[in-house]
Amino acid sequence: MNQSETLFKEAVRYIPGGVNSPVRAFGSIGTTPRFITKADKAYMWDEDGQRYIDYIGSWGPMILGHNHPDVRQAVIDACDKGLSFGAATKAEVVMAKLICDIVPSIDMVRMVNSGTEAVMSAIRAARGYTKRDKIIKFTGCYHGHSDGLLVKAGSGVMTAGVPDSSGVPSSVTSDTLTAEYNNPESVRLLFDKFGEEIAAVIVEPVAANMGVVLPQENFLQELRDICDRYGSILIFDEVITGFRLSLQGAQGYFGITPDLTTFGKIIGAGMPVGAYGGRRDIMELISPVGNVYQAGTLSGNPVAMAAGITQLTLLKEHPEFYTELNKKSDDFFNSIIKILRQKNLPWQVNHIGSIGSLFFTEKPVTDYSSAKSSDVKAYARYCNKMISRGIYIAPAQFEAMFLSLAHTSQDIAQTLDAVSESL
Ligand code: HOZ
Repeated sequence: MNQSETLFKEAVRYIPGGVNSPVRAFGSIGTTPRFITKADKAYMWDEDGQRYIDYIGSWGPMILGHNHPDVRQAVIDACDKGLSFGAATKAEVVMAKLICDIVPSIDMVRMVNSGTEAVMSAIRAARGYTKRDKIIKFTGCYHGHSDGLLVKAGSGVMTAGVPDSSGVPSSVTSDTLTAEYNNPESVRLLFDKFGEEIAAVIVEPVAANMGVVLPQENFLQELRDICDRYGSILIFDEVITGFRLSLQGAQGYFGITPDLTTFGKIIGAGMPVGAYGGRRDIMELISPVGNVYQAGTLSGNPVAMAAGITQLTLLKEHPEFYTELNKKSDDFFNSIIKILRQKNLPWQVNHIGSIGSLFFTEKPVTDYSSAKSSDVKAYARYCNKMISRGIYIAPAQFEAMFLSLAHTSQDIAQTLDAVSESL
């Protein structure tokens, strides 16, 4: 038994499933998780000393690569001054200004501690503003694990095949309506029926929690238009796409302006952070200015702010990072497509910017049901082969691969060899 297996055996005695987040239990690929000891640049090492080229990047935030020296130094400097104050700091002002400067749709922003918290709070703000209760989400989109959003959700919920979590009162989800991703007609039908009651439409502008699924032409614009027509709030959940697809996230990439935006770990460079922000008239309803309550001792934590400010500043000052990263990623995913063609395999690769997914299905993947048509057993075999070859990809089909600026051409070449052999 290796170190990871020994640790996992012990972990399951004390932690449900041996992990603190379901997907990382490796359950859907039928093996045991690798226990990670350290990460640097594009690599992670496990307890047995095995090195992996990492395509998770802590599920997105490591856009500069792991353990970036500037981010690390900023964290060390912040730690020297204390870990948490539960009081206002200059760093919070710097961070808020930075986000508002970078993202034109954001007039004001509130820091929280995770993407889950950001979404939960943005929905509350939208409901407070519109004085309506219903929201629309899309089947297969994942917006964290708050009660009202665990309805036909993606990510681990989809992998586990339990579209609705146990323990969530039906009274809490009765105002959550679901439409189909890339299907504006399904949204129109809900608005026809409930239009004046719909507070918000929340969407991952690029769905990345049923694997990566791109928005079809006009889909996001249709959402913008219908929200305008009915006075509903359009919320972009940019936990995955924010500061990644472009400096201005998916909204910058596609040129669509949401009313509210949610961010997650990327704005903390991997530290536990989230934020929500948007139109001033909505954000001014947040307590203590208005009567939409939301609070938290760790919100705007000084160590997390230091890490996030450093990463966002670097990204802001180096627009060429995006050109480089997106070109590298395009080449990478296109090479996988080429390998599939050479091997006469009909599988699908969806990709945009520096995220992408390989689906084991012949159907183009455009929504939840086509994503679900992927052969998850084939993914499991492929994934285990990749991991045993030292390439760490998501241990579940319905997640994304993330590239970073730290992936070298040699890393990519090694990965493509592994892809070819594993396929
Ligand atoms: N469900 C998360 C990705 N969409 C994974 C979280 C984790 O295991 O860290």
